[in-house]
Amino acid sequence: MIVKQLEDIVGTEHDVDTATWRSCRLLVKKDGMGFSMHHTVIKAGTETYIWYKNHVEAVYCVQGEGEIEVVESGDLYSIQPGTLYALNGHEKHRLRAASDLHLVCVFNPPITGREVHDEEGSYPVLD
Ligand code: 9YT
Repeated sequence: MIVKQLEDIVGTEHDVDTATWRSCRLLVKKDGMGFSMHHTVIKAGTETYIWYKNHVEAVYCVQGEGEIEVVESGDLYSIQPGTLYALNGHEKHRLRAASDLHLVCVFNPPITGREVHDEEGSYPVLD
């Protein structure tokens, strides 16, 4: 069994801070769960372009307000506490935060914990 606290991750290599988001990777590939789980904060007032072409991701909002725009369709969905979105089609999207947006993110396949987006907004395939 694995038990961790967010504080165990803060300040480690699995606490990744970028211009538009900060992500604490709570469960990573080496934990052997088959997925990774992150506590991510999308920073207030920012927009992030993302395309997880190698992963599926489910995202559950626990705090804050924002929106997601699906690039291909132009569809816009508001994000607030209680909102779940799941990128089951590798959708290119833009994530906007009106206030600090606290999200629980689950990735399959799992990431190692140190990844930042590449120029395409993706993470690499590991295997
Ligand atoms: C929601 C989202 O995709 N945010 C970008 C960071 C990512 N979720 C991560 O690595 O935790």
